Amino acid sequence: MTKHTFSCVEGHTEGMPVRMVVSGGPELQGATMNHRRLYFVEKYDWIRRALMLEPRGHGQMSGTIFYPPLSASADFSLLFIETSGCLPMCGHATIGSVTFALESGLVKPKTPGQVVVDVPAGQVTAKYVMNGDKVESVRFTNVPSFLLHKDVEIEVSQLGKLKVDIAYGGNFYPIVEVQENFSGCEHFTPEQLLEMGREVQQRVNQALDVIHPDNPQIRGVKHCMWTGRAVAGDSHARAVVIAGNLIIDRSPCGTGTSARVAQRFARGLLCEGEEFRHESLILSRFIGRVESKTRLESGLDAVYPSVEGRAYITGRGEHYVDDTQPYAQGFDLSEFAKLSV
Ligand code: PYC
Repeated sequence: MTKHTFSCVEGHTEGMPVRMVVSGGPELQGATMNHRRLYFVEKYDWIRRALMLEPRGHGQMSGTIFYPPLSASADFSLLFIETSGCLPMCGHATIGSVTFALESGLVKPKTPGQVVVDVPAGQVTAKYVMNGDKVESVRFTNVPSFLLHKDVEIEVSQLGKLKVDIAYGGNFYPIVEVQENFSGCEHFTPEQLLEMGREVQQRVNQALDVIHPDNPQIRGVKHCMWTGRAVAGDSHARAVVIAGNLIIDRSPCGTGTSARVAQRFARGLLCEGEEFRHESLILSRFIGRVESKTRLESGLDAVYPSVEGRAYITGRGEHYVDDTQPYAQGFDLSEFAKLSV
């Protein structure tokens, strides 16, 4: 019998779950967090499945494994584990993990007021504000983000022809703005957005080979952003992000907000330093900004976006994975055949 124990801090960022593994994670090999991510996927994907999927997790679970810093300038490293796989970057999980690490005393920042985190997509710096022993907000500056393709035409069964922009903010997002065949996310149920979001991912991947211009290991679309009119008078827009097959992001999505900030800047709809208050399905909010302009090695114009939000610890837990138990390594309902035809 093999029994593994994982100690976790549990919580959420603007409503989206974050389960941060603080002990029990495997030792990883590789010179960068991206190499380590690939190593983890090859050897240890069962840990992601066991901790994210049912019966220990659920369709909306999302998390990280906390590691010591990899580079000399970093305070710690993160590996992202999601129901959809191991993402290069996850914004809400970064805000959550920075908050949890500081509030749990797991990190002593080299520079008070900021932490530097090695992640598979590169390195991100997060500034934080404390109120007593609580972290009030975290604002991380993301990896270079950019608009890659404009007005890509696809056809989605329930809607017809759509034009989408494909932008990168640590993950690739087809962004569906309000248009003739799409009246806004507020006119659809979350389940409809999930189903149509899966189809958008498929259609975009059929239409284009979406590849990061500087890093061909980052390729393909696994997300979709539906946009709409904000409910709060002081928010600028609303967004519902679908990640993989299962996730309907409860937060406005950190990498999605970064992608939208880059898209809006490239389209002349947002200025450097201006706030973009992005509202989620459940009306929580991230503030996105263009911190500075940059250029990719391949020559494409990009920006460094920042995303600001709040996270909360809701508990601590130990999860056991005992190989002799049924479903020890988790299950996803969609992997089973349809029960009724
Ligand atoms: O916040 O970047 C994010 C994210 C990715 C998938 C779900 N949330």
